[in-house]
Amino acid sequence: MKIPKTHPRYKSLLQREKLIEGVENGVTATAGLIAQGRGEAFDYLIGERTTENARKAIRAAVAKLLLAKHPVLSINGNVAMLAPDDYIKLGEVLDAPIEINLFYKTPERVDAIKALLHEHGCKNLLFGDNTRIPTESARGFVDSRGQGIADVVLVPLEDGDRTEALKKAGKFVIAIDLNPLSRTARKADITIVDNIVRALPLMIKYAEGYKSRGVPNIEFNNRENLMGAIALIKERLADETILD
Ligand code: PTJ
Repeated sequence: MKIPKTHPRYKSLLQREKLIEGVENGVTATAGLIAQGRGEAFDYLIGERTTENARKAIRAAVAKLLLAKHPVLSINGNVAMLAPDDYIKLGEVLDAPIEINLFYKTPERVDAIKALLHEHGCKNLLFGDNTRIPTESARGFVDSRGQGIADVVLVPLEDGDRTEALKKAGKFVIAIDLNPLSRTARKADITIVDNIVRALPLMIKYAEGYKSRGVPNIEFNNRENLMGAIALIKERLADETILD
C-alpha cells in the first residue's frame, strides 16, 4: 500500500506496512504484528516522542555497551524489518556483533533474516545455536561467539522469559520496549521506553559522541526510570487538554 507522506499517521502506518511485508517475506512472525500493536498503544500513551526519561536510559545504555568487553546486539523479525540499517550501523559504531535470536524460531526465518541483513550490508552477523542459556524454550540456544560469551546484551522487543534467562546467565541486559510494565522492561538492567525506530538514531549519535569525547560513567536506576515513564503516562492522561 502506498501511504501519502501527508497522512497524519504516516510514520506509524509505514512501520505497519514494513511488518506486513516482513510477514509476507518470511522475516517477521505473525505474532510480530500483535507485538507492534501493543507497542503502538504505549507509544500513544507516551506521546509518540522520545521522552527525557528515555534519553537518560539511552545515554546509560550506550555508555554501558561501549564499556563492555563483549557487547552483543540481539535481533528478531520485527527489528529486522523496522530498522535494519540503523541496527547494523549501531553494531558497527559499537563494534558489536548482531545475533539472530528468535522466539518463533524456524530455519526458514533465520535464513530470511540472514539474507535481509546481508543485503543491507551487515558484516558482523551471528546465528549459531551451539550453546545454551538457562531457559526451557528453544530460545535458550545462543551463539557461543555471541550471547554465549557476552557481558552486555541489547534485546529490543524481547519476551520476558528470554530476558530472565539472560539475567540468570549473568548478563547485563538492555531492553528497548515501549511497555514499561512488561516483564522484560522490569527485569532488564536498563530499559529504554521508546519506539525502536526513534531510539536507534539517538543511540548511534550518542555512541559516536562518546567515542570521540570519552565514555561517561552513568549511574542508572531502572526501577526509578520506569516509575518515571509510568508517572509521565499518568500525567498525560490526567491532562484535560489531551484531546485537543
Ligand atoms: O521474531 P521473533 O520470532 O523473535 O518474535 C518477535 C516478537 C516481538 C513477536 C516476540 O519477541 C514477542 O512476542 O514479543 P512480545 O512478548 O510481544 O514483546 C514485545 C514487546 O515489544 C512488547 O512489550 C511491545 O510493547 C514492545 N514493542 C512492540 N513494538 C515496539 C516495541 N517496543 C519498541 N518499539 C516498537 N516498535
